[in-house]
Amino acid sequence: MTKSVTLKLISLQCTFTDEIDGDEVFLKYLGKKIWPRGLYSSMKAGNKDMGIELKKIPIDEPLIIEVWDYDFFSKNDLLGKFTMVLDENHGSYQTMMIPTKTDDFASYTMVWEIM
Ligand SMILES: [Ca+2]
Ligand SMILES: [Ca+2]
Repeated sequence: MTKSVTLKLISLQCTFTDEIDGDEVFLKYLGKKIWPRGLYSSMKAGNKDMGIELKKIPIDEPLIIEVWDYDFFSKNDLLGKFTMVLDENHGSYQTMMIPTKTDDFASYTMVWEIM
C-alpha cells in the first residue's frame, strides 16, 4: 500500500517577478487550481500566506505544483514548477521554483510543511 502524508503550503515568496509591474499568480496541482481562491494573487517581491492543506498525498512520487501567471490579453504563462520530494518526516521545507525558460527572470520559493 502506498503511504501518504498531509501537506501544508505555508507561503509563497517572490524574489523576482516575471512581469515588470508584478505577476498575477495562481498555482495548479494535477491540472486543478489550488490557490488562491480568486482568479490570481498579485505578486511583487515579498511573501504571501497560503495556508492550504493537501491531504492524502502519496509519497512514492514527487509532488509537482505549477506556477502560472494570469494574463488579461494573452494566454496565461506557465512560469515554472515546484517539484517536492516527500517523505514521512514531519517538518518545514523550502522549494525553489524551476523556471519554464532558463532565461526567465521569475524567481519564486514555496515554504511548506509535512504534518
Ligand atoms: Ca505574463
Ligand atoms: Ca500577468
